[in-house]
Amino acid sequence: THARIAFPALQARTMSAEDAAALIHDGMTIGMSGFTGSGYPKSVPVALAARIEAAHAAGDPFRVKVFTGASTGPELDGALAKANGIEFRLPYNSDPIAREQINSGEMNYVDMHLSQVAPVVWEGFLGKLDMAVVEVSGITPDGDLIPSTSIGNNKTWLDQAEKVILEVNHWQSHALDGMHDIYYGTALPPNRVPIPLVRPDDRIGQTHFRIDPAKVVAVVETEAPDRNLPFAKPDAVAEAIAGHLLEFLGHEVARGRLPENLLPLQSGVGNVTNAVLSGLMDAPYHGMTAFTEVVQDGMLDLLDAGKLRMASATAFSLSPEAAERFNRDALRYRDKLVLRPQEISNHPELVRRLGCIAMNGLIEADIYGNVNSTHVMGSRIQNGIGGSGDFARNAYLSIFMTPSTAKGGKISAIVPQVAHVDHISQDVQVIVTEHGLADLRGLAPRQRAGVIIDRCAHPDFKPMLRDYYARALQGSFGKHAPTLLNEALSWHQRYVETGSMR
Ligand code: 0RQ
Repeated sequence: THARIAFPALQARTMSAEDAAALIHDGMTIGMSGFTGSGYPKSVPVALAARIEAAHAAGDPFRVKVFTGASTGPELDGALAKANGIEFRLPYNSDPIAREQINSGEMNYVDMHLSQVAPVVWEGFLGKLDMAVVEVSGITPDGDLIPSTSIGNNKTWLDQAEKVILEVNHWQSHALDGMHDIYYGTALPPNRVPIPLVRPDDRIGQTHFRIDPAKVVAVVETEAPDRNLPFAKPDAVAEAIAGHLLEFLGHEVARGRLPENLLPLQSGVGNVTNAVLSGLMDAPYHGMTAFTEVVQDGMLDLLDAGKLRMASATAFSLSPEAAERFNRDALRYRDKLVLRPQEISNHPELVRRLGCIAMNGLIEADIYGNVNSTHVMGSRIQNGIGGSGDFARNAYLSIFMTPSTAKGGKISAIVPQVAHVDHISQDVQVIVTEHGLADLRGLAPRQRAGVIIDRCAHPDFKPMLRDYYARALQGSFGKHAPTLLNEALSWHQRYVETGSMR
């Protein structure tokens, strides 16, 4: 049935994924939908991967450049990477096969602030966009597009691409219609004006994408679920981290530095941030809001409990159970959730204006509070900076959380110097591990070092950090941020050589 495709001219373009993929050629730049495993195209990329494999088997070159919102699913990044079909990727990846290719040097990857992707494409800095492949949940009688479970950069892909392939996914809930807020008021310098959003629940745009139907070369119908990874139940470490953070927020409220319902929450993805959201279920805050990237399980729970009044995001990132619950009850959430383009959900102007509380994970932090979110041992990318930079620099409170060790205790997450910097010390106000919380606001580097080592480091690594710092105080070229240049990265080198920082 074409019930979801109510515009006759686009009904006439329905075809198989294979026929649609045949419209994609070697060397093309493609903007695809998808953000943290939701709303990505499920069938055209798989058909494209098969086409690429066949071309390679015949000895013909076939690779494409892929832009998305953020991470996608195995049917997109996984399938295309397995076919060795991606020559260039941005702005975020968490697929293991693609990660291997990026780290082996086979795939070029540009790790970008998520808010900057749409403007940079629009400005023309990344060349021409040949094709958009975008999942939607329906097409209206007027030929407008009802977005799916993520918005990401879709508005920009649909506007900028020469040609468009749509996937209409019947699995997505009808009740998504009305949940989106697509703002068409952004402009390029020198014509930019303030974005008229002053509260997280403001609606400043329209619920549907507009599209020039003449550009749509194919419409493919699918019925496939989003990626939806299960969450582990918070372990003792995640619960301890959440406990320290919640105690800190309570303290800030008591001191009058945060309102009783906190400020709009931004929360990264992962088990630790989910543990914080679970912890908020039992905390005394009501009428909270979220201005964030993704709606994860914990946020649905908080909405259900009436603790969270509303959430603004650009995508869902739900476990299979939560996705089912959402699909069943989507109507109930419609006035409590707003999905926006990622240039708006992550906009520095809005994050600063609203005064978000940013809570993100990290790979390692150093004793002065510089944070590495992306590169293991300084060179192996894990995922990417994602939205953490958009939020951390502009937040009212910028909090980073991590277990104090990684890889079974062989790696300390607190090191003399980070081997790669994503967030400079000025953008890092609070660091939390299972051992404690370091409030770094207003502290000079030497004061920061004391607090971070005392509160956050694992007991096994504390003596080593204290020893390094004491010798740095003696032997450093300058005493503002004492550093032993020939030793600062030696912990990483030891890990690379011996498999342990100890
Ligand atoms: O790898 O599974 O192979 O062992 O990194 O680490 O502890 O499971 O933590 O899932 O919260 O991820 C920073 C990667 C943390 C994430 C990062 C290894 C560790 C494991 C994952 P294995 P955990 P998390 C909004 C915000 C950037 C984007 C962002 C991230 C794997 O939070 O990608 O913030 N952040 N976006 O073993 C070596 C260390 C390590 C380490 C962790 N010090 N050395 N390996 N790992 N620390 C959302 C979006 O933007 C979409």
